[in-house]
Amino acid sequence: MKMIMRWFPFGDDSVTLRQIRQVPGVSGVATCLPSVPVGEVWPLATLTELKDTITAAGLEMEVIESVNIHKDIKKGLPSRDRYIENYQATLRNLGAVGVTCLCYNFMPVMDWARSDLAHPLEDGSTVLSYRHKQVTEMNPTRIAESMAKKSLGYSLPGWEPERLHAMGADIEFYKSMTRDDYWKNMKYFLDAVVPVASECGINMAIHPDDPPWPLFDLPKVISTAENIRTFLSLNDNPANGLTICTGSLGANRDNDLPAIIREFTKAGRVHFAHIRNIKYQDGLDFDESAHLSSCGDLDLFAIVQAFHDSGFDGYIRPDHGRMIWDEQARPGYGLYDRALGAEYLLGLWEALDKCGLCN
Ligand code: DNO
Repeated sequence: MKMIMRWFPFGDDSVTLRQIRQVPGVSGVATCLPSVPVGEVWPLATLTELKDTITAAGLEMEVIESVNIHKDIKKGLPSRDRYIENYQATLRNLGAVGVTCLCYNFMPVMDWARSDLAHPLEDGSTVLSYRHKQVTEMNPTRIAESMAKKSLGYSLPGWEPERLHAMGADIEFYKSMTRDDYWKNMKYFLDAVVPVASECGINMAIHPDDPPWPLFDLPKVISTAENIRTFLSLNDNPANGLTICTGSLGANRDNDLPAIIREFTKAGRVHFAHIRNIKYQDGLDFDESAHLSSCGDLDLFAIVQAFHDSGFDGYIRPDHGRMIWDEQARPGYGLYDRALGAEYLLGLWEALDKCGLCN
C-alpha cells in the first residue's frame, strides 16, 4: 500500500509539494493537468515537466486524478472515436512518464455535488455538506454558482467552467437515453482504452458516483456492489478497476463498505482508495467529518482492516478534510486535516500489520 495526497499543479493549490513531503509516510501525489481541455491529448512535454517538479520535491507521480472523459463519449455520439483516440494517446504519454494508476469517472454532466462547501461544525471547523432538498431544488448552474462563491478562487475539479454553459442542454439530452445505452457507451469506451492502459502498465480506477444516487434524472450507475459487478464484467481485464471512495459509497447506508472492499480487492480490481468519514443527517443528508471513526458514522477501522486483510497493494489517499486552524485552501483539500487523516490511516495500517505478526 502506498499513501499519497492529492495535489493540484501550476499554482492552483495552497498546499506545496514541500509540505506534502513532510507528512510522514506519504510517498507521492495524485495530480492532473487542468490546463488541457477535456478531450485533448495530454502533452508528453508538460507531463515530463510536471513529473520532474514532483520528483525534485522527493515525491512520486504514479497516480493521475483525473483524465476527464469527453461528453461525446458518454453520449455515444459519432465524434466519440476522435476523443477515444486522444484518450489512448494520453494513456501512452502517462505510461511513458511512469504513471501506474488513473482515477477517472463516467458520471454524466457533473462529477460530485454538495449544497455547502463550508458548513460549520460544533468544533469551529467547516466541512462539505449535502442537503438533498437544497441540491434538487437548485438547477446545476445555481449549484455551481453557489459553490464557486465558497471555493476561495480555487478551481473545483468536476465543475470546470467549460461544463457549465451546456449543463441544461446536457441534462435534457440524457432524458432520452436509457440506462442500457449508457452502459453500452461505457463498454465501448472501456473496450477501446483498457487494452491500451494495460499495455502501458496503467490500472484504470473508476470513481463511484458522488452522491451514490441519481440527481436530475441523470444515469448514475457506479453506486452499489451490484452495479459495480456489472461494471467490472463489461471488460474483464484487471486494468479495468475501481477507486473505492468510502465517503461516496458510504453515503448510501445500505452499502456494506467492508464487504464491498473485501469482494473487489480480493478479485484484484481495486487500485485506488479515497478514504474519508461522513456523519449522516436526516434522510439522504450528510456532513463530511474528520477521519476518526468516532467523528462520523463510518467505521474506519473496519474499512482499513478490510483493505489490509484482502492484501490491498494499491494507493490510498486521505480524502476531503475539514478546514481547520484558520487554513485558507480549496474546500476539502486543505493540508492540515488531510495530514491528520493520513497519519490516522497509517496508524491503523501499522497496527494491523503488527497484530498480524503477533497472532
Ligand atoms: C472529489 C473527487 C472527485 C474525483 C473524480 C474522479 O473530491 O473525489 O472529483 O476526483 O470523480 O474522476
